[in-house]
Amino acid sequence: MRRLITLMVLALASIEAASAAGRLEVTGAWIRTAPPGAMMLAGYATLRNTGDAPLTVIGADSEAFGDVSLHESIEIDGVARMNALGSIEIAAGASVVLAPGGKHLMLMRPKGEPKSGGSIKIHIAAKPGEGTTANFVVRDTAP
Ligand SMILES: [Cu+2]
Repeated sequence: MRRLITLMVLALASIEAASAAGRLEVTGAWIRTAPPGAMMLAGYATLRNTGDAPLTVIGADSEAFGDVSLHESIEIDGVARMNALGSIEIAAGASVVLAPGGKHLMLMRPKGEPKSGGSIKIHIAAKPGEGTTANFVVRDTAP
C-alpha cells in the first residue's frame, strides 16, 4: 500500500512537471539550408503559449550548434540588419511567429552540415517552466 501511494505521488509530480513544460508549444519548426561551410543558419517556428499566464522565451540551445540565440531582422533606411533579442514575451493563449524577415533563431557554428530533409533538435527555454524541445526540419524553402 505504501508503495502504491509512493507511485501515485511520483505520477502526480510528473504530471505537474509536464504541464509546466507543456505550456510552450512549438509547431511548423524548420531551418533553412545554407551553402556548404556556412557558419550561420536561421530557424523558424510558431511558438504558442498554451497556458493561462504570460510566458517568456529566454533563449535556445542545441547540441547541433555552437550557439543559438534569439534574433530579429529589421530594416533601417533600406538596409537589412539583425538585432539580438534578450527575450520574447508571449501572452496567455497567444502565438509568436518566427519567420524569414522577422524574429528567428540564429544558429551559429553548426557541428556537421545540416542537410535538406534532415531534422535537428532545438531546446527553447521559457519561464516559468523548462520550455520545450522541438524537431526542426531542414528545408531549402519555406513550408
Ligand atoms: Cu539573425
